[in-house]
Amino acid sequence: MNLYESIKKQDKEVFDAIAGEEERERDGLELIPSENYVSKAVREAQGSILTNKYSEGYPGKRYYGGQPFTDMVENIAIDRAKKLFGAKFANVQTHAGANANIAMYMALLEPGDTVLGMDLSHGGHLTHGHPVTYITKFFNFVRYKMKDPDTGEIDYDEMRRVAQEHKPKIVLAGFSAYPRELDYEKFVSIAKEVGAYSVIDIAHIAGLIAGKAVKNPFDYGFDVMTSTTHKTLRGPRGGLILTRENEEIGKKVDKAVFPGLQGGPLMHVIAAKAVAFGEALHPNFQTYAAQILKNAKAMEEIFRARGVRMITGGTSNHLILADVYGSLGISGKEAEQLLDEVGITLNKNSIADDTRGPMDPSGIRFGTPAITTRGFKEAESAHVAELMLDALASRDDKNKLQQIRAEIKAGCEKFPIPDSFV
Ligand code: DSN
Repeated sequence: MNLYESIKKQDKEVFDAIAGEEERERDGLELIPSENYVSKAVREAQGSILTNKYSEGYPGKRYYGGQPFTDMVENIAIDRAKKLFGAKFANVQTHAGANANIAMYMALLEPGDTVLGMDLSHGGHLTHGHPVTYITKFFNFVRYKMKDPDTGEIDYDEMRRVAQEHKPKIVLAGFSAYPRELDYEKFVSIAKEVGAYSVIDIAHIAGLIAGKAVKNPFDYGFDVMTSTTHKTLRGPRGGLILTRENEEIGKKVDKAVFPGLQGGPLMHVIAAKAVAFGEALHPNFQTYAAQILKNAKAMEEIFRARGVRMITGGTSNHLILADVYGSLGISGKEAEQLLDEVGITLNKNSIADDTRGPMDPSGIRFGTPAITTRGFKEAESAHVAELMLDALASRDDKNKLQQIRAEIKAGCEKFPIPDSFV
């Protein structure tokens, strides 16, 4: 390893942690559906001297001098983001998806206003109004759910009824644990009926949208999209806010991000976002996005063939939520730990109307963005699914688990993490 020479020389403790993580990522399979491997170019941009600069404000309107290159890099990121998603406006400064959502609420709502979002136990996200978050002290959140967790169809009639009763100012689509595409026309029409903004959190599927493997919500009339940049989009950790056409909303978003919520933007991260957006504009990103879906389908088929219940019955995107407790009698936490031992990283996850607690729920959530970056196709993905289920069936068989671990390590050697995608 020669990437971290200076850290190695100067700070052995931190070097050891980084080297350990490098080895973990190299020798194991990453199935957490919100993670990915970025290119070396993205890492170089993120490790660049742009971290030295304070750039409060926006290109051409900063509060400090010395901005010719920060303006250049932020404008490149904005232009590429707009092009990728067909947006009229982009804010690339939010440090994370959570900040992007909070800034979006601040831009569009007054304290006390109501948001209609997906129930957290049915796939929604903490920042869509979980009671543990501070945003619930300022805004009121009401919910829609799936009609039937075994098909995944959203109960749009109930959603319309709740919207008419509570008159939300935002109808919020999007999720962090839902394996299907939403009916965007229904969301937008319900929002219009009650005079609400239609907003979608695309954090999980941003790369699938950019790669044209799934529908673009802007084509269906959504007003705003919020996102992270590090999941299927394969960029650095960070946030993004886009608007379809309304310049007024864009101005409100900019004010909400800075000075409303954040101080100095992370210009090194914005440079890395620009590089990642450039990669996503490359035609081969569409091949990548399409393969993510094919690989998830290949895993779905194995889980179905081996009788494991999947929430919504399967997947139409990059992730699967499997009821391992109901199907195999192993809890989500135990499954996560056992799979960790054989070199497969995923996360325990609550399933719809879970009777178990969030720290030891019934489900596991996994997906294909990272293994697809590694070059896995359908056959390898299906084999990973087989190995997962073999491991879960062999929890007391140390030899079998060791054999699976060795097989996974050999597969990782055959499919090294690439440095570049263009
Ligand atoms: N933590 C992210 C995920 O794993 O889906 C969402 O914030």
